Amino acid sequence: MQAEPQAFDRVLSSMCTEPHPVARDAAERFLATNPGDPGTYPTVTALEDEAIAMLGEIAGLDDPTGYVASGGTEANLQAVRIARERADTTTPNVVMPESAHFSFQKAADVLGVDLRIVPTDADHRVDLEAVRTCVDAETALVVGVAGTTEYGRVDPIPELGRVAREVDAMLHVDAAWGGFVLPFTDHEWNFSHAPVDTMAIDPHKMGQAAVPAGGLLVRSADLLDELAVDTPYLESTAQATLTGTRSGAGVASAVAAMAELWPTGYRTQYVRSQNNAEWLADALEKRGYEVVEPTLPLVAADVPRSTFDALRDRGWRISRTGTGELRIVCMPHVSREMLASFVADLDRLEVR
Ligand code: 0PR
Repeated sequence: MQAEPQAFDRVLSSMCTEPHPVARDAAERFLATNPGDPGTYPTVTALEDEAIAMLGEIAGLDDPTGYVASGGTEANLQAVRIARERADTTTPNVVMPESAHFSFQKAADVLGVDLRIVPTDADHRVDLEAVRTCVDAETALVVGVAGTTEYGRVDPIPELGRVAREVDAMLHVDAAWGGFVLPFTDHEWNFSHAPVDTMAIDPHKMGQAAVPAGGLLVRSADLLDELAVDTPYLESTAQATLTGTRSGAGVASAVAAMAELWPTGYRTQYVRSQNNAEWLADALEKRGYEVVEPTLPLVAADVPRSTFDALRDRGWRISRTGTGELRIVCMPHVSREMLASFVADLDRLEVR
């Protein structure tokens, strides 16, 4: 069996990255373990507690509760589920920006909640006024994104918290991608900045852990209880996770990566990625493309479809936003040399 060809050397579209060597080792050692069965696999269960403690520290949450999920999709779905259980209505709605990840669409489908999508402003952040007019007594959850999938934008989380509280709704922050870079910025995005109830924060994205390692954090343990079902024949009595059998490899690699990199290694990586994004934005601007300035390490630019296709034909793994802009995510495996070689290819195409 062959590995994915060329590994990561032309991948500019992914929100996952090469796992850190310590994360890869840890994943291998725990391949056959299942944190879904704490009675049988106590070691990986203890590691999961460590993972949640570290994620809590990163996200400004004292006394953190949560679990290592399969990814952002599961964490987002579970957050919607908690809010639905808490809501004082049989017809709950969820209010979120159009920039929110499509996993909320899945969550709404599965959970039977009404999704109310509000527009973003000229800078691709949620339009607060639109949120204010959209929420009502049946709003169970307001969603803010801290690091959007398409433009890397951070919604005004404290303001969203105020709007949510006014209608007795919960606030969920999707920091699945942004959570491991935001601590090194001035953005107000976490539990210490706002009345955040739940958060998605994924070690398998900017956290450099192996897939699958997502994170669901909740402000207090009673919120996780909303998800718990009885587990009669296991030694443990209840399970709050969505999946039953889970990846011990994901848990162990998340702990290994965070123990190795938090905070210094992640800070260094953030600075490198952000500098790369700014360098690329600058290079594209100089060539006359319209660029969405990178507030986090993600660059979008208005490159014609034909150029985009030609770059893909040359082997570049690139993707487009919903409105057709080229989108490049400066993940840890994306080096300056890689970006320079990408821009050189772009120049070669443009002279023809
Ligand atoms: N929330 C945000 C803000 C995300 O960007 C993503 C995924 C999710 C939630 C869902 O996370 P999981 O995919 O872990 O469930 N964003 C990328 C996307 O869907 C994920 C991705 C990863 C895409 C690797 C490509 C790729 O090669 O576009």
